[in-house]
Amino acid sequence: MATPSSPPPVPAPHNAKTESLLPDHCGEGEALTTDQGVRISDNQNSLRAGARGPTLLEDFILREKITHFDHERIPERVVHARGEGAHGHFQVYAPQSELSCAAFLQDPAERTPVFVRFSTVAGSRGSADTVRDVRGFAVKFYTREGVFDLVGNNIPVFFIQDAIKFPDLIHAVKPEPHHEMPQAASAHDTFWDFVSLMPESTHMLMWVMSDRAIPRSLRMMEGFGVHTFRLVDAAGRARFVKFHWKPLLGMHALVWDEAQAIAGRDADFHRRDLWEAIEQGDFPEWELGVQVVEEDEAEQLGFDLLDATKLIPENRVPVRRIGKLTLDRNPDNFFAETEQVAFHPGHIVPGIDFSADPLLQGRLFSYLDTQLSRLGGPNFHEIPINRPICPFHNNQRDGIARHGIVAGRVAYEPNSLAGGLPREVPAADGGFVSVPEPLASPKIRVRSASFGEHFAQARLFWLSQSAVEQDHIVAAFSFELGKVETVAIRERMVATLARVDADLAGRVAGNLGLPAPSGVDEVDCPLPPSPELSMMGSGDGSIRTRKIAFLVADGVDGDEVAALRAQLEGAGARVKLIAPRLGKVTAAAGPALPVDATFALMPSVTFDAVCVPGGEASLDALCAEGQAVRYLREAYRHFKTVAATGQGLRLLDAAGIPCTGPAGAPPGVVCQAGGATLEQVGEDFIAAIAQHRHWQRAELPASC
Ligand code: HDE
Repeated sequence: MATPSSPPPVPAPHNAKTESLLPDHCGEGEALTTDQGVRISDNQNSLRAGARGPTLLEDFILREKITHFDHERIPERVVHARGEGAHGHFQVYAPQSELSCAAFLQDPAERTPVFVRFSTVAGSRGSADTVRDVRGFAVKFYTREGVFDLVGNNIPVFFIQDAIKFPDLIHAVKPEPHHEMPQAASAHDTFWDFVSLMPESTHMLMWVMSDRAIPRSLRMMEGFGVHTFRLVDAAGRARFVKFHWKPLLGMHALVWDEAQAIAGRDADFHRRDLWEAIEQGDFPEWELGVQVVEEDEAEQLGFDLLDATKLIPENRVPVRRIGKLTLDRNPDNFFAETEQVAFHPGHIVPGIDFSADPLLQGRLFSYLDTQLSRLGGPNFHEIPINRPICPFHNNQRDGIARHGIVAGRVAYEPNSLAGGLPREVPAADGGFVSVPEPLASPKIRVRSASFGEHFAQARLFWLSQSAVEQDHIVAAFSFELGKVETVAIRERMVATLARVDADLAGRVAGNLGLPAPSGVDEVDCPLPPSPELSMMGSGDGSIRTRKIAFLVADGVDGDEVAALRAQLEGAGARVKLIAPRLGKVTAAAGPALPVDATFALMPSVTFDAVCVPGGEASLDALCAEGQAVRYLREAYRHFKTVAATGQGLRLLDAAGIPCTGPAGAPPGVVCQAGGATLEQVGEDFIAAIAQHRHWQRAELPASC
């Protein structure tokens, strides 16, 4: 009887054989060999005709090494090329059988392994992490009933309604084809030309121009399935669902000036942050949320659930949190895992199904297709990171990079020669069955009239933002459109914004030197503002995993450093000592302290808060150091908490940051004054950092 196909695990007998053949002094994995296992005696010199003669074609070791090197690159993803991944697990809080029969949603004791890849959309593989862009949030669940991929973004809506417009959108946002500029940026003519002609993109533009598009950390952003999917119970009853990921650390963003500076100073900022958090045991966590809508109630929402440019406000349908995702292991090899992972919205399991969202329907084709050129053929499911953890058997055979060695003569169904195996599985035993959806319509190319309204939810988003967030949206539109050279495009876009909000359009127009649009009516938004659309006040109020820089030099008060550090780290923060030079700084008393980085190596933009502990000599050195003053001013300008204890106040003074005096300290400036104990200062510091940014702060005077 033929054995049904299933890729073999890593072949243990081969390893055993290799080991037994190794010389006594070589353990497994120690001998350098060719890809064929031949041990290499000289990895420094190619085979030559004499010490100074030409290299011989016969050198199979050289040729194999160079040939492999020549082919190390595979095509980068056409979108979402830059990304970073992590392993983890998902656990449901309580059985969800009422909603879905998916096996991974039933048992709270069951940990389903996951691999997650975050990404930016527009940039190349080597582009910077902190650019203004949508972030991909793709989760691969290795369930015992097959792989389920939730391939989402950190923004709940999308630019377009129909997949047929996706190549146009991406061609518009990518670097312009004649000169390949700008990299990883939407701030150029072709993008704004396209979107200003596509009113359906207006809602998404509001999100992309908000601080959602410049997250502080991948660990501090939401995720969304975007499209409407279906959950299906064991009896086959289906309900519409929107998927959400809610970060337990809350949502936080960079400020635009900071994001741009980080792109130059640490282009790997988000990647490093994710990697380090996992290495340090600060495992990122998100709760899986669902918004469930009965199919016969969908029409009452007032918009079409199949339209990916619309969301369901959370104050209309609350998000039920049903489980938790934890990322707890970094990949061993970036290429093998993060680069070769292949997500596909069409990877679903029984208990989950699609809706007829025309954007989703197009994606169901695209993701399988793109792997054929990116990963070389139809066998990418056999690459370890893509393999299901459950057995898989079918009659698909051969093709480039086939790994499984399938025994037997039968590769067809029905068969009698292999006992009829592998055979279909009835729905009652876990076989996948699509939700039967009655369809009786003409074959037409037409956009449903229910997709026709484009501005009400853009206005809902605008009206749900705090004043500071609105300021940032105005600034982002002004920046991006300011980079657009064609005035007619700017004007067209401002006219579109006038449909969303007259104040928004007027302010952007003013910054662009254009007249405020007239004769355009704001859309009527029937929905009440939804607080969940704002990022303000999100999170649990803790300072877990926040990064704090201590500015120190020789003579620093070591006791203050130790006490403050213990207090902050006790609250879950991470402290680094930043000094003019690497090595150690001597303390006024006690042992010397190891320095983590210099001002240049870890600039203030890579921290959440800055502290200047006391120590007379340390402050003499820091005040004489222009870099230390600039460091503090920059942190202040980016609305971060700054603190000083003892003589540390001198550096605040040198930086022109008001601290003591009749007006008191500005918000987020914590000074040890008026006889406050170190512990009290530490508590105030923690409370201020927990607020993340202090937007009420006035600008610093230009010079001081
Ligand atoms: Fe994608 N998208 N996309 N997309 N997408 C890809 O697939 C595509 C869309 C998303 O980390 C590609 O394997 C089309 C929406 C993520 O590997 C490609 C359309 C959403 C990732 C592709 C969309 C996404 C991709 C490129 C319109 C949010 C990265 C490489 C119909 C719900 C996955 C690849 C990873 C990647 C096509 C729209 C999310 C070309 C045709 C909407 C997170 O197949």
